[in-house]
Formats: sequence, C-alpha cells, structure tokens
Amino acid sequence: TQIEETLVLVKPDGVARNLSGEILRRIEAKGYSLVDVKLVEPDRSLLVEHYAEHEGKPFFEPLVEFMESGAILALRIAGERVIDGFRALAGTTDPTTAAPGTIRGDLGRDWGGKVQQNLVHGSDSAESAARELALWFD
Ligand code: DAT
Ligand code: MG
Repeated sequence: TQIEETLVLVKPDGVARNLSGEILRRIEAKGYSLVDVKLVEPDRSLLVEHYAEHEGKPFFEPLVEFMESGAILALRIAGERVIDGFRALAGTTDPTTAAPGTIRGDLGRDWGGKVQQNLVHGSDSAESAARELALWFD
C-alpha cells in the first residue's frame, strides 16, 4: 500500500462561500482521513514560501493577495495515493474548464479571470506534500 499524507487548503473563497463542509464531505466520502485541521490567517511570509515556485510569475502577487484576503482552512489528510487522488478530486486549475464531478468543476466558476479563486489547494507531489505540511503544520 501507499498510504500518503497531503496538504489541502480550502482557500478564502471556499471558506467565505461556506463550502468548507461540502469540500470536507467530498474528501471523507472518497475515503480519506482527516489527520489535522485548523482555520488560519497566515502571515504573508508563509504564503510567499508556500507559493515559492510561482515567485516572479505575473499571477504571483494577485495570488498572494487573494490568499491573504480571509481565513483559510488547512487540512492534513491521509489515504492510499491521496496526493494524486486529491488533485483528481479537486480538478484542473482553471475552474471554468475543470471537469464536472470535481470540486473546482462543480463549485467553481469564472469570476472574471480570477483563476486564483479556485476553492482549494492540494500538494502536487510527495516532495511538495512534505515541504508544505512542514510549513503549515509543524
Ligand atoms: P494548482 O493550484 O492547480 O496546483 P498552480 O500550482 O499552477 O495550480 O498555481 C497556483 C495557483 O495560482 C492556482 O491555484 C491559481 C493561480 N494560477 C495559476 N495559474 C494562473 C494563471 N495563469 N493566471 C492566474 N492565476 C493562476
Ligand atoms: Mg500547485
């Protein structure tokens, strides 16, 4: 078996739209376990470090500003191949074209080019998960 842990963030749009419960429901219905959960308003420095791979890109500043705009629900979840599995549950980055059945596809929409408002973050590899879980939970 490949029991893994990953970091999920319900972004400020998800918390503000009262979708935390619906997103948790989908995670639990898939069979993943909650290991740790907290509602946070992180410092900018944490967000900059979290999104370090995107520093310098045109969407970096709007992304960090959006992530600073309200509370975030941080989740440490566990399960068989959960890193790739949660990415599949979340859907592709742009909520406009994310597939129906996914969190982004079902619950997201086009907010006028604000792709950052796509409800959730999920770590994209084992290395990212280890790095991001240490940032948000250790
Ligand atoms: P993901 O969150 O699907 O892993 P990513 O790591 O490539 O996507 O980008 C991080 C976040 O930045 C993403 O959730 C939304 C935002 N973003 C990505 N590409 C963008 C773009 N071309 N324009 C605006 N925002 C973008
Ligand atoms: Mg990413």
